[in-house]
Amino acid sequence: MARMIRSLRIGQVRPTPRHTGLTFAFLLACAASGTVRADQGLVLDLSTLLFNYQATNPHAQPGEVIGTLSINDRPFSNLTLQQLDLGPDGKIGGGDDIVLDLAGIGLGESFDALFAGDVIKQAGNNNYLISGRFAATDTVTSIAEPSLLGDFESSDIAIFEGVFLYIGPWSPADDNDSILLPSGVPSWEFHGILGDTPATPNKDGIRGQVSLPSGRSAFKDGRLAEFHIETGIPNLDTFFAVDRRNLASDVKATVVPEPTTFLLLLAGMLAVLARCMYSRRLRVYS
Ligand SMILES: [Ca+2]
Ligand SMILES: [Ca+2]
Repeated sequence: MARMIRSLRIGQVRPTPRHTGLTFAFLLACAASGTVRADQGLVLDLSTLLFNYQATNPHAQPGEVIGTLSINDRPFSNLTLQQLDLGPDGKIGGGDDIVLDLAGIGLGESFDALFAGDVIKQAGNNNYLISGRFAATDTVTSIAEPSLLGDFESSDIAIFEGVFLYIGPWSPADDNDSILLPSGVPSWEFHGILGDTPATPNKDGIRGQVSLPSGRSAFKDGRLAEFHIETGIPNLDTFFAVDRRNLASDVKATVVPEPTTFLLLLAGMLAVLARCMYSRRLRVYS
């Protein structure tokens, strides 16, 4: 992981008024390596979630589940969905992205989000795999039938400069044709809250809503990251040995049409998010 982090470079994206620090950090950390361009992408930004890890089997052997992860919204959580024009490069990042529309939800009582997964010990020290599923709703859908749903599996897990982080691919679950649900229709809408969303940009003309009139099923290619501050924990073996709870977990996810792929640039993300999280941790712990 350390070698990978050192080898990565920082991308750039054009900032907008609505970019939060961590969304900006995540976009900084994304660049595409695909050969086929996409026109649009979605960026989902959830902040101040509850991170709960239970060390169900702390003496796990390689291949065994050592513990379970559950991350969900709480009263002060908030959500922003951005619809991006990916620019001439057809990729998230690259300094040419333009925000077309936004949907904001300012309190956790108005949406639901859930990451549920297993942490599996791998051979060697500080080597783990996280396998799970993440679902997010808008103001009208439910966790049982969410607006976005995908499976996640990755061994890119780290504690870096006081930030616990995992990041990896997020792909359609079960027999779903897309991360964006429900299936069976060409369009997709995400309903935020008018008062929690700036007046512009507003591509579909409905403040607080993001709309895809067609092409929903093409959105199969996702990336997801979770991160939060963990101080004084030297390594992953220590982290996963006991139960952990954190009230300031952030989940960021991108979804773009297949077959564009992403190369996630962790170095830029870690550097920027560490500064962002440090600046706000006093007010988010409650
Ligand atoms: Ca771009
Ligand atoms: Ca809109």
